[in-house]
Amino acid sequence: MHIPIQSVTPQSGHAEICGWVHEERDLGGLAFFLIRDRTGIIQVTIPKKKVSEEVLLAAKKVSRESVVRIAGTVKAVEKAPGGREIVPDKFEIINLAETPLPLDVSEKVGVELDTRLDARFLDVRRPRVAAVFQIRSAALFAVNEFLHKEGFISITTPKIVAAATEGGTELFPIAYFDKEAFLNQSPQLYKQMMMAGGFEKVYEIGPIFRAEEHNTTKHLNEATSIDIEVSFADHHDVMKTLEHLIVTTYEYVNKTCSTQIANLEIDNFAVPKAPFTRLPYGEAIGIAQKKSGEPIKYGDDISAAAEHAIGDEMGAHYFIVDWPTEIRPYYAMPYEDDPSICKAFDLMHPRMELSSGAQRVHQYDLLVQQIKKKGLNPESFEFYLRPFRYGMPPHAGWGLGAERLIMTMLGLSNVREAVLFPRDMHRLVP
Ligand code: AMO
Repeated sequence: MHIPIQSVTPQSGHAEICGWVHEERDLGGLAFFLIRDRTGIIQVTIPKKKVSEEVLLAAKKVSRESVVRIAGTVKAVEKAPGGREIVPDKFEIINLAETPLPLDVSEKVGVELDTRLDARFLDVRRPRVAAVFQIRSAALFAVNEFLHKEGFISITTPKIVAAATEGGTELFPIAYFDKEAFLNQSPQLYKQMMMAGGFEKVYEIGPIFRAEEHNTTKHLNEATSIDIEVSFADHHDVMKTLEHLIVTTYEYVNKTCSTQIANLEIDNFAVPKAPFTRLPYGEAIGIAQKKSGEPIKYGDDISAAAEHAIGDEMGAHYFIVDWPTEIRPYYAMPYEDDPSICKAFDLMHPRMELSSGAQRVHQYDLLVQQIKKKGLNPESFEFYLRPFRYGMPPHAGWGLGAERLIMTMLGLSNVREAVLFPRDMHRLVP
């Protein structure tokens, strides 16, 4: 039986490993291989005069990134990775890799992101790329665990839908028998309906689809959203849950992923400190006016340049609160004493927006009025509006982009690096 490379020690005696040929070097009388599996790398040394003919033949034939099974005596060698090496008595080529490789897995040569994404299966063999996805897995585990502990029920809502959630322009239409249908932009309407269902605390981690024609480093056409909705809660309550979740997730990654953090060469993995500053929208605009170098006025959306200027000033995670009602979706609750602003918020990392949320309108008449004000037709929202007539509790929630969370946590330069197979305007395969 083979064992993980990580558990081979100078004391192992005899060991069998399986993995990929990471590097090969021939020094005449000696040949060296580095063999890699998901747990680590080990040196295999072949003193040509002392090994069997079969071992010699296989070592000669094998190419980089081939899959091999190797067994032999483990020896302590100070200079080798992990302080040990294997001298093989068995060297089996399980599957020979073609040459040349589409990209260099040993990370000696820089590779363009497009080339990497075209050969993603090879790209993720690189330890620093694998580290991103191991951390993503750990982070999402921490999110699930946190929400379970907080008493949330995990739900799965449809991704094929009949209506827009976030406004009509960013929808992917799909062929659905004889009906008009779309890929869902957000579980928004469904998670709210489950508040009428009496679930009180729900969450979903799932895909969202946005037909945005943006070609930027932070937009995807298929993203993963972490969504929550909570009954008898206001925007303050769910902002607290959100900052607590962010801190807990960073702490979990910091505690359990030290190897991956080292692989990514992150020297100073900083866990954010709660509470995050609550910055009123009006003040955020004031900062942008002074620092962004772009014209911006109260009532405008926050542009990328404004986002950067405000982020530089804040220097840590922060919330933008008290947005003008006019620029937020119909479901955001206006303040009773000043309906021109609403109980909506964005969670910001200094580099970009991570999450949007709000206390929601739970009164049927007000909701219909707000839908109309946005120029939308309440009739196309009948399935959503109906629950509001039969006992809808007050509620609040948010949606947090999983890729942006990982991107900002690890300092990645492009959101595509946080997705295995990103979908963007130019990328549908693989
Ligand atoms: P919003 O549209 O702001 O809000 O989306 C919430 C979060 O999802 C992520 N996100 C994206 N990430 C990458 N590429 C995209 N194209 C993309 N679009 C969104 C962002 C964003 O902050 N229904 C509300 C949430 C709520 O109020 O509960 C919503 O969808 O990180």
